[in-house]
Amino acid sequence: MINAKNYAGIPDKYAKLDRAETVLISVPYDGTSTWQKGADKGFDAFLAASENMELYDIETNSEVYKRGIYLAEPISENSSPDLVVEQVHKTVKKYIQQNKFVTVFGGEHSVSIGTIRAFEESFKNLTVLHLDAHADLRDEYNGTPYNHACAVYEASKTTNLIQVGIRSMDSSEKETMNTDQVFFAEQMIYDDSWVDRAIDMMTDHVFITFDVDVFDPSIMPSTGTPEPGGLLWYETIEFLKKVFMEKNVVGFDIVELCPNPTNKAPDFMIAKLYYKMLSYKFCQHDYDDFLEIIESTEKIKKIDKLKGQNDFGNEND
Ligand SMILES: [Mn+2]
Repeated sequence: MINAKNYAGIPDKYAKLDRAETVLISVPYDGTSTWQKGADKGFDAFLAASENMELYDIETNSEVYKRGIYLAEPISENSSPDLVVEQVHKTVKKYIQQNKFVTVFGGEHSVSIGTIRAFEESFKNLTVLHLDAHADLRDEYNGTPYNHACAVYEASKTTNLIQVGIRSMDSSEKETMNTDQVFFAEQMIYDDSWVDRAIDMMTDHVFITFDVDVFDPSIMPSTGTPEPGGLLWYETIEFLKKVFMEKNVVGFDIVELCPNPTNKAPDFMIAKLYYKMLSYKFCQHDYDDFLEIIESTEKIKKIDKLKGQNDFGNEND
């Protein structure tokens, strides 16, 4: 099956696999979620919102879709959590081996297990940056190690795991958790030195797994298990921007968008988040240009202001 649609409605010439630098794989799987269901609908809501989004990014002065974004065939396997993990692992690895920048959209968080395994096998000394309200460090849950509550257990054993925004966990997870590399939400709120401290802990290659419930429920109510006290938009993208600028982000996934048909703002926020992350990934050069533009605009503004004062003076002459 081939996707009839392109990502964000971009022209066909930017959507073909051979010239696309980015591959987007959807895994609309919701088999292990325990409370509110609906993460299987996340990708369609994300895609619909993306189609209605402006594709010029002001901040980076870039149109990253021109680097090409290929929408891969969705992973429809849903017969069991372990088969989903296996299928995701195989598919992600295939595109990494084609030198693509691989991005995955869930589905619930268990889909990250296969994704992270593929990246860990492909990049030496991988850091996994995990943004989430939940620690997700259980070694098994409801009889399987491939439950969403176990999303980064394997990563905690095989990669340099850094956890950000955590504010909910089970006491049994303390055993696995390396608290030196965890940034709890309530500490982050009083002290923003966490940004640089987290980046200092990262190795060169970084994979980002982004559970949308890391955001505060006031801006992200559309998720299965919302937790109070989360991150807001600008602090999140400022942090991500720094990570993209200072490290080699090798791929990322976004999971747990559980859309609400009567409130589409969260879907748009996640559409924008995905596009921002791609813009940061590919804009290094454009970003410098952007800073120059800002600087010269400031200069022009100052000159205009001085000129304006002169003109005013002349009128009075
Ligand atoms: Mn979570």
